[in-house]
Amino acid sequence: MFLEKCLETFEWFRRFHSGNLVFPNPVERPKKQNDIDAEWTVTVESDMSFTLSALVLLQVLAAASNPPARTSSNEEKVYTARDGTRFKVETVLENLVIPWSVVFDDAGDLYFTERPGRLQVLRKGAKAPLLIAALDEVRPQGEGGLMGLALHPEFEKNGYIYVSYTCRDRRGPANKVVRYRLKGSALADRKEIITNIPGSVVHNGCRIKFGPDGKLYITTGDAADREIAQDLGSLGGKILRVNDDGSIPSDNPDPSSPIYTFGMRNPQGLAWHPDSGVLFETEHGPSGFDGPGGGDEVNIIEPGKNYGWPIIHHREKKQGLESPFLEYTPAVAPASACF
Ligand SMILES: [Ca+2]
Repeated sequence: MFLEKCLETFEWFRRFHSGNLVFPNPVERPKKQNDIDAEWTVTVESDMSFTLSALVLLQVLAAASNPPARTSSNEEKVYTARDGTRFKVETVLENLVIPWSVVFDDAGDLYFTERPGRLQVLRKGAKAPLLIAALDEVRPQGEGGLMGLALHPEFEKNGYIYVSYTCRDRRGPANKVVRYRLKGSALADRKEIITNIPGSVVHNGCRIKFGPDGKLYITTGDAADREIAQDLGSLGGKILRVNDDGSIPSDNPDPSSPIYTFGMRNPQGLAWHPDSGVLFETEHGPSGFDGPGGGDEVNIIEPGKNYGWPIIHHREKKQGLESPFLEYTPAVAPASACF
């Protein structure tokens, strides 16, 4: 099931190092935890107890700005992990500017965001991407900009496409989730799904994914204001859960609030186990300025629970708070996750 599932789930990672977008193709099934001895890092955890057969964490590397995207010469590289697992890596597009989310539709077309504000699609078999939109409201700054991207579970029928991004409101930086209907290769029927998510130059969360329950899950960061993660009056430092139109599901922990869990610092990875349906989340730990370095987390997410930030971090424990399922010091900077 392992990395083949990664291919099936269509959530792929961004290679920031040279502005390229690359896809790892499994050559052999990994057997145990390993590090890839390549310039990018994939940490694989397997043989975990009840649910975690394979969780892939994806590391943020340096970004680069380059000329317009074009397809590559299809150069392939094979990397070998310490346990002998081999990965074939094919460059699909290059000269992108901080590609952040990558999603395939059922037809095999590849939709992706670039953080400065572009939404593009690479049609299956096409040589170059097609620009769908450059979103004017996006305010790229620091870690913020156009980030999350999700297609409605019935995208092929209704054309709904969701994006999350950093903008500005009266008080300064903020984040929001907006839904569009894709008509041809243009966006129409703009609808704000959720607004007033705290924003900053750092810790903007913004991963958005539909769960197996058909609800939209949204990660939000603490926007460099760590106390808001414990404030149920703020949407920052949370995982949010809404219906596809932005309304609040009646079975949320508080049926009057989109807050699903709280006490998060800067979560940017969401992945449901394909068999059990258990939700895993990845989260960036303290960076030195707001706590000891490291402390990156993988959490098992259950509704209504408090995941601790900033009261506890790293492997600390406290009654009533959830400690991470996995913890990484030094940091691995988990940017996304998939099974
Ligand atoms: Ca935590």
